[in-house]
Amino acid sequence: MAVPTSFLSRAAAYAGRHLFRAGAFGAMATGAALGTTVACADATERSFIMLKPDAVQRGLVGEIIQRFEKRGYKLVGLKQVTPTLDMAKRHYHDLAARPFFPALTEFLSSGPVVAMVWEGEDVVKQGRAMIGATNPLASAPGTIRGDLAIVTGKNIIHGSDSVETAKAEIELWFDNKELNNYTANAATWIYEGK
Ligand code: DAT
Ligand code: MG
Repeated sequence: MAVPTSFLSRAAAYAGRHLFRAGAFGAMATGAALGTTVACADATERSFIMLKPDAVQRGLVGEIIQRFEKRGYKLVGLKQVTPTLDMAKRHYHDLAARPFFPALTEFLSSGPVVAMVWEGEDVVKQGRAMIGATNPLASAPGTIRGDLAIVTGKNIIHGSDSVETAKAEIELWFDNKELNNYTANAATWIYEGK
């Protein structure tokens, strides 16, 4: 379906004024043209990121946190916890039928992990991109797994794979009172129009 140029230019001017990212606007325009609903940029999006026992044992906690900080994301929840086997099973419930499930859940509950909630625009998808592929050997250099890990069973980090999953995982791992709502002054220098 064709979208009138006048609509697009008015929409582009609106987007410019309201400082949507070009990518988000493109998706919105496409969504409008296709008659579908596409979410707008949301700087309050949250992802559940967990540094697994291998990351803690290898002293990679600071390195990985720094990557999210440097990117511009905001830390709103952080704790170290040794998960019970039951907690590990609940976290990976969608993989319960897979043959590696027992080893995976035993591994996750074998020692302390660092559970975190990071906030910012597109953080779920960007977090996954920063993490890399499930198999570190298939992860590009520059990604966390591509730089810091070698095998799938010791791939050091978990990141939510969708906004919906993130909500469920944050609820599983954190009480509401453990999450911090605050204004990060750096946001002025990271986002437009803040
Ligand atoms: P990801 O962690 O990239 O989201 P996933 O959700 O498919 O990947 O799997 C969760 C974890 O399970 C993954 O980080 C490591 C482990 N895993 C996945 N596939 C596996 C496999 N084929 N063999 C062994 N472990 C696997
Ligand atoms: Mg996953």
